Amino acid sequence: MQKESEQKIDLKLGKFGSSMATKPSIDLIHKIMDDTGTSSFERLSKQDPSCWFGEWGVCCRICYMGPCRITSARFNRGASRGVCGATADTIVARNLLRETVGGTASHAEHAFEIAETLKLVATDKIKGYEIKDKTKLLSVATNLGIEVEGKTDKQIANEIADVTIADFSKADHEPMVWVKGYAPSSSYLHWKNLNIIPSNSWSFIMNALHRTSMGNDAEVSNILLADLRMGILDGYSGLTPSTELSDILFGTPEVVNSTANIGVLKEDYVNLAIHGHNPLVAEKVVEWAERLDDEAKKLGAKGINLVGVCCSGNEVLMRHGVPMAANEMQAELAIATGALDAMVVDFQCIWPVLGEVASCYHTKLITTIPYVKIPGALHIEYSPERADEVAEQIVREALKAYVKRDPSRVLLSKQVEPVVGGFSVEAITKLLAKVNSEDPLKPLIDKIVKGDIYGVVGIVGCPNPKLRRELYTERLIRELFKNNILVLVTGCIAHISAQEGFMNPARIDEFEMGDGLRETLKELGGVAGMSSLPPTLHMGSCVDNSRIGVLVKNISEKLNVDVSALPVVASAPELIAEKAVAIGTWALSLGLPLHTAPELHIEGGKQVKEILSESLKGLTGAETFSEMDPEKAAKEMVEIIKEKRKALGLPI
Ligand code: NFS
Ligand code: SF4
Repeated sequence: MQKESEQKIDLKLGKFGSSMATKPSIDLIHKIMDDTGTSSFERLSKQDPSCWFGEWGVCCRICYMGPCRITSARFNRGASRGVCGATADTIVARNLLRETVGGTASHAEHAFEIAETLKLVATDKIKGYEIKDKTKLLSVATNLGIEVEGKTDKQIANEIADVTIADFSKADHEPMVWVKGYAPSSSYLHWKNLNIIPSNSWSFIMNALHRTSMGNDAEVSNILLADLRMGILDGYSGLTPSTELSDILFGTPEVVNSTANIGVLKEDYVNLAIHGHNPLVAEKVVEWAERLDDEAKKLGAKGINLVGVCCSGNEVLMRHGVPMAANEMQAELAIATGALDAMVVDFQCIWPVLGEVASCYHTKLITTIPYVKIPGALHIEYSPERADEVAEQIVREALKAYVKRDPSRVLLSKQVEPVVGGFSVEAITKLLAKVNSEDPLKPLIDKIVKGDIYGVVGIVGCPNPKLRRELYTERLIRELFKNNILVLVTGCIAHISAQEGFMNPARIDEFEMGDGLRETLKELGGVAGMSSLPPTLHMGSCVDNSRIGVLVKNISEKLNVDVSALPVVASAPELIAEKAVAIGTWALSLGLPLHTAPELHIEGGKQVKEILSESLKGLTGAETFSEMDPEKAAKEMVEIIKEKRKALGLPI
């Protein structure tokens, strides 16, 4: 919690906490304001007062008779419908589906690009990539029902690529192969009953935009069913193939040591940051940074220091132990250190302001994707065929920029936080197999049954400047620790968690924590040859939420209980992106309770809220709730878990 003195740091910036995580950021926020005149908090303050119509989801601007705003949703007077007669609920539901589509389309394109690359590798059309993980190749093939006997790796990879690519556009009305192969059986059954199993992703993405355009679907429950289906698509057209195919091409993560915090940038090295999402570019940059390390030495640097930002950062941390420099919101601060020589980006969560910020320093911002260009950035266009050439050029740009660095403008923190990450399902299973090789999940399930682990919360998503000042995520996680909740993290939450020390096993005794959880983490860590497991388990990037999905599937099917019966909750504190909405919707489709902060844009739709928080329980077993106070949110999660434990007959 905040200390008196630190609350006074800068009233314009609000009240910051005194945590390790925010301290270097505070200095850099002052610096970025001095150097560039802007920062996320400054820009947020200029949005005040925020528009409640938007927040409540009751602004419709899908046609030119509008924009229409439903004032009566809040004040019981004024407009109660749009010009076309659409009610608040119809507008809210349509807006929600459109948000979900935005996220699903992002994840689906991410997966599609990797599938296309796998196809090129399998058919020997490109040289830059290879099949790195044969075990994963076989397990994906098996899950997708592909016969592997007597086939070469490339033949299997080719069929996996074909099935994946076909899942985007096939017109046979049969369930998507990835949905059949990866959905938990209980969830699949619910979807079948609701008739929402998608047969491909492109037509349903098209349909969602169509049905929510002016003068189409006005029935709230019908729109929300389409929303649930969009969540399924996010899971099995986006997240899961993204993770699984990346594992085939780049390896499945294993437990790995690294460091976090802005302090991972080093004064005497060429600093190159990887920011974005798709490991296709990032992996090649990792390779070329190693290859050109001597070139850096020729320039007087000690070498090339590669660091990760956002989800690309998570991807390369998980697979290579690349240090985690910054979450999405801190990307501009990494540039403001004056020590970052280049930042290469691909897609998603790349703030347009980065071009402007980079131009105030010597930092070279490099865009790589034809549909993501940013004013002020150098564009080096990536394609799988040119992967090596592009990666080499990127690293050389960093070398060129390094010599222009102005030491008088550098502000670097020495704070570096050790982290342990890399907890793929395979890594977790391998670890648990040391306790029980026959039945690796049993030790974990036993701990849950006994109550040493009271429940599991997957905390996913983003750093929202609206909630960063009060350290929402850190406080939520601390409260969960106290209640013996095992916390799984992904995405930018993993950066927040790492910076706070929640991924450092050595600090486990510093945090207030239930005895059961602490002992379990120490015991299992001991088995793995560590002093303890880290307080939170880092399962990867946002698409790697699929790893949590696989874990949940494995446990629910092993126990033969509905996903919604498990003492598991999904939470997106500090939600920002449409992608986070899509992931949350997938969690709902699976049957998991979903907490968000801020609230989804549904406050203005009474019926929408009622369906998502109540009626859904009878459909997939899921429910949504929003709570802006992190301690109260944690309590609510514990209550939900308690009810689930009760229903399962577990000690409460
Ligand atoms: Ni997820 Fe990863 Fe971060 Fe949020 Fe953006 S980087 S995909 S959306 S901001 S966690
Ligand atoms: Fe207004 Fe209806 Fe047009 Fe939306 S679709 S802007 S509610 S007239």
